Amino acid sequence: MTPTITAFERSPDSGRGLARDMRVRWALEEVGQPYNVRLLSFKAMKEPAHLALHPFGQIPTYEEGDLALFESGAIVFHIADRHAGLLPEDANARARAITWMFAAINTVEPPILELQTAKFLEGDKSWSAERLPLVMERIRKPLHPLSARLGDADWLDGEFSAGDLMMVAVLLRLRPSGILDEFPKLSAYVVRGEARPAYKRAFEAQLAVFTAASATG
Ligand code: GTB
Repeated sequence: MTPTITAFERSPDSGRGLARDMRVRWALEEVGQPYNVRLLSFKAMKEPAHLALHPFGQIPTYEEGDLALFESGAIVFHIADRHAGLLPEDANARARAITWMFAAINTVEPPILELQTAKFLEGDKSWSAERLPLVMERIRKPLHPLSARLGDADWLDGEFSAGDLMMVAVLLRLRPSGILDEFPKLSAYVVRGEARPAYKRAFEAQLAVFTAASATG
């Protein structure tokens, strides 16, 4: 059964692949699973039909038969669990790959989200200029050990896994801040992720949505 995911009808990131449908598209492309996309306006996301799928009224969601999921981490895990290619067969290696998924969304991503809040929602506050360096430092804190752990390896634990997919997707969000450039090993890691054919297909697909929306005004 072909799953259906949801995405922004008009992404505020102008098709740069920073919205969270991108990681779900990437996972589906990695495992070779075709998918449908239902595009939503901000208004439609808060209407009952979508709230029945996603209690917080956000994208992405994932529907497959009578299964409906939300939360990009849970969706990527579900895809990786049901298809070969994103989680190792060996039980311990599989557990470690899942650990990296959690590290990405539970340790590395939260301060990155704080930066977006600090810049875009609190940028006009009198205390914003003082807060920003603190947030930037919180972002750097897990990146030092992450970079040391990756070292000169291509991926975090052997073969590319769902752990790398989530970590690269999270780190990508840092690029506009310039912080990623301070960590050459992590920068190269992100570039390796972006070079994967599955990433490129996913990126093109989400960009096509933005391009089509721009063309129709
Ligand atoms: N924890 C959830 C998950 O991982 O799925 C978070 C989902 C989420 O934040 N969804 C956002 C959303 O639906 C889109 S991705 N927002 C609408 C709302 O809350 O009303 C976040 C996002 C938005 C915009 C950019 N950007 O412009 O660069 C990047 C990321």
